Amino acid sequence: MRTPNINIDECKKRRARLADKVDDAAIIVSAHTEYVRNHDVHHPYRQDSNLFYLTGFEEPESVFIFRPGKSPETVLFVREKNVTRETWEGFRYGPQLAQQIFQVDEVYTVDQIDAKAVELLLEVSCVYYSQYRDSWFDSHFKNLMLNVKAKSGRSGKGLMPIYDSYPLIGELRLKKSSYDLELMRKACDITVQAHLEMMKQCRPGMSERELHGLFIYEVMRRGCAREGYGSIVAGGKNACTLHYIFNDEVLKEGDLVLVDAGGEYKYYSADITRTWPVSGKFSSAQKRVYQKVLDLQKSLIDVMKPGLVIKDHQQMAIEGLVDIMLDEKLLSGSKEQLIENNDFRKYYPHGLGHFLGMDVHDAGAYEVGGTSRPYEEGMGVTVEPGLYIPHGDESAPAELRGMGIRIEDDIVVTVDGVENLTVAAPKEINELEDLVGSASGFVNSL
Ligand SMILES: [Mn+2]
Repeated sequence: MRTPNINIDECKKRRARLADKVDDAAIIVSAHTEYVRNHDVHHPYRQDSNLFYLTGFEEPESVFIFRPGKSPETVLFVREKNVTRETWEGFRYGPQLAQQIFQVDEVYTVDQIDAKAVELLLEVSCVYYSQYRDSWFDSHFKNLMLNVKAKSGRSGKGLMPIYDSYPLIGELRLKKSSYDLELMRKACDITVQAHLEMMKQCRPGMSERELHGLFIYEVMRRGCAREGYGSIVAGGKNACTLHYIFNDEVLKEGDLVLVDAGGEYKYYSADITRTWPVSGKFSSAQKRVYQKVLDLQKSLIDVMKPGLVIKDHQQMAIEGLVDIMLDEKLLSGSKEQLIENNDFRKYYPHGLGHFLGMDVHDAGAYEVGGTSRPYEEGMGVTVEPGLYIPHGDESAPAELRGMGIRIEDDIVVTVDGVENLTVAAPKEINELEDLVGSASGFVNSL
C-alpha cells in the first residue's frame, strides 16, 4: 500500500470550486500516457497535473469523470489489481482501495470505461475534455462521443458540445490555495538549499554535469521526487543558449555559470536561476553588468502587486534592459525606436516570466478577452530578466561577448504586494563571492 501524495480533502475543495464553473457537464481528465524509452523500459512516469490536482491519483491508464451535481458525481477508472504485474512494477490500488483512499463515488477498472462512460455522458449536455494531450484516451474518447450520439436515438441534437478542459482547470490552478502555497514554499526552500550547495561546491575544472548531479542529489535528499524541468547548468557562453540542455562541458576560471534549476515537491515546482562566477570572483565587466541586471530584477519585483498588468510589467523589463544595452554600448540610437523594432531581442529574446505551480510553465491564461490580464492575489509567477551577448557578436564590446546573465525568483502575489519565495537564494555580488567555492573537504578527483 502506498500513501497518497496529497491531502484528499484538498482535492475535494478543488472539485467544489470546479463544480461552480460548469453547468450540466461532465469533465473528463485522463492520465498521462506512459512512454517507452527502449524495449520494455519506460521513461520515468509522472501523473498528468490536472488529474493529480483533482484526484491525487498517480497511476497511469486511469481516467476521472466528474459530473457536478449528478449521481454519481465522481467516477474513477483504474487498472485492476494484478499480482504478476505488481511483482514486476509495484503496487496498484485497484478499484476497491482506490475508492476508499481517494474518496470518489464509484470506481471501475479501466477496461469497463467504454461501456460505463457512455451511461455517464448520456445524462449531461456537454463535455469538457482536452484532446490531443493523451493519445491513449483520445481514441477511446472519439468512440465514446459517437456511442453517446448513437444512444441518444433520433433526437436530432447532433454531437454533444466538447469544450477544452485545460483552460477551465487552468483558471483554478492559477490561483493558489494556502495548501498549494505551503507546497510551493517547500519546493522553493529545498531549491534554495540546493542552489546554496552548488555555489559552495563550485570551482573551476568541475563539469556542468557534476554541478547538475549535485543539484539533483540536494533536492532529492530533501524530499523532492524529481526536478521540475530539465536543469540548465551553463558555463560561459553556454548561458546564451536559453534552454541549454547538454550540461556536459567543463566550468572554466574567469567564466560565469548560469544555473536554472528547480526541484519538484509533491507536484509543485520551483524555478530559480542564479548566475555566479565559477572561480568565486567576478571580473570588473561581469560585476558591472551583473549589478545592473540585479538592480533591474529587484526593481521589477518591488513594483509587483495585484492590478499591475502583466504586459506592462514585461514592458518595464524591456525598457530597463534596453537602458543597460545602451549603457553597455550593445545598442545605439533611440530607445523608443530600438523597442519598436524589437532590436533588443538580440540580447533579451524571452519574456519576463511565466506562471508557476504544478508545471514549471504553469496552466492559466495570460490574456482575458484579448488583453493582458493583471496580477491577482494567489498567482505564482517568476521574474527573470536576462541579458545574453552571443559569443560571436562582433558588434558587441569584446569584454562582453559570450556573457549570459539571468536572475530568477519565484513570486506569489498577495493581497497588497508579493511574497518572494526564493529570496533566500543569494544574488548579491558580495554574498556570491563569499559563498562560491567555500565548501571545505572537497576532493577534486573521481
Ligand atoms: Mn523560469
